[in-house]
Amino acid sequence: MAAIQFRLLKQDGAARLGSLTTPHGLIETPIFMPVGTQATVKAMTPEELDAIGARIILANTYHLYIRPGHELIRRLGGLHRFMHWDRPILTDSGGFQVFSLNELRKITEEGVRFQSHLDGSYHTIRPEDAVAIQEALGSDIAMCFDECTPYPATHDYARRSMELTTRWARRCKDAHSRGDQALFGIVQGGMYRDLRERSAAELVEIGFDGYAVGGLSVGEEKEHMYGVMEWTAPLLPADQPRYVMGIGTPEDLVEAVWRGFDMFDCVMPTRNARNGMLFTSFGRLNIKGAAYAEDQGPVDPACGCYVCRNYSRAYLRHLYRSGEILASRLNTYHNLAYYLDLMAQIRAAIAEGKFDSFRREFHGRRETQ
Ligand code: PRF
Ligand code: ZN
Repeated sequence: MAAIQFRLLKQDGAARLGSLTTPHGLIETPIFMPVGTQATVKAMTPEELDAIGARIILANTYHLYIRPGHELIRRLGGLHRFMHWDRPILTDSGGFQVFSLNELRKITEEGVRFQSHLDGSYHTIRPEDAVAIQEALGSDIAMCFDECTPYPATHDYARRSMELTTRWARRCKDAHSRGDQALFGIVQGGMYRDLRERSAAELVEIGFDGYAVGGLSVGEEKEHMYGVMEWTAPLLPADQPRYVMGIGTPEDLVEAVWRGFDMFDCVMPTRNARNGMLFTSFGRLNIKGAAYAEDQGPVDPACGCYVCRNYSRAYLRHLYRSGEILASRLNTYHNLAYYLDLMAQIRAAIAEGKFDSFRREFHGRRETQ
């Protein structure tokens, strides 16, 4: 039996309502996965994540391989036990992180050679290693090792890069042996439609438990990003989960669901929170602003989270300006609650067959900010 089961419950246009059963429980899709790069979603305890409705989180192979080491985590009973999170975990393969963190990296057919961002030591990760590390971590969903094609890239570069990603995907599938872990393929191909089509077709031919679209949100214009999503979604099997990696703003999530995607992750709600940028139903709010000095209202009157029920904008501004640790905690809590609530609203709208009007009202509320 496969490690995960995806059930398509309802379709509204291209938008999909689904359920995904994993070894650590069932999740409803579309879903947002908070990013827990170093086996922690920064500033949040697992109990707090649970309270705001997080049902699956993402962790990073590259970081955990470098520190504390995947073998240590295996000896301590796996990632779930190590970090005290008993719900599903998806691990990214490290491909993207190696590329974005390391100037001194070399890509060959074999894999990627790079220097640790911590101590400068040399390492090589081959597709087989990326799979072995993720098996040691024991995530519910592992990702293939890929090259995130930079932007801009020539057609020739994007083609070679995509072809390498496809050969690596084959090696990942051959190396993968855990029956209680799913393995997803990653579609690459830059902003070129023919390459995305080839990538998707070749990965589907190899056969994975789910499919991701990589290489987006790398500096391209929104129309490119949405275009790639629009071309790619229909090429992926309807009865399997579809994941857009590293996306995005609340607007991007609505647009990706609209085009038929089910799973998302992004550092934006957590990272921006620590910089004082808060997401609300009427747009973004920078809590540093002098306008909030004596504002007794909540961050977002439409949000029912613990932060919005108990703290004023004035107090959050004060915490932020004072460099208090609680500023990061409360800002992160609200931003993630906002993202997860947005996904719940999206699921409810699809269930009612009203996603079209939901989407129009969602964008309308933001334009009138
Ligand atoms: N590949 C992998 N992880 C990723 C991406 C990718 O292309 C992106 C795209 N920006 C985010 N995370 N493996
Ligand atoms: Zn809130």
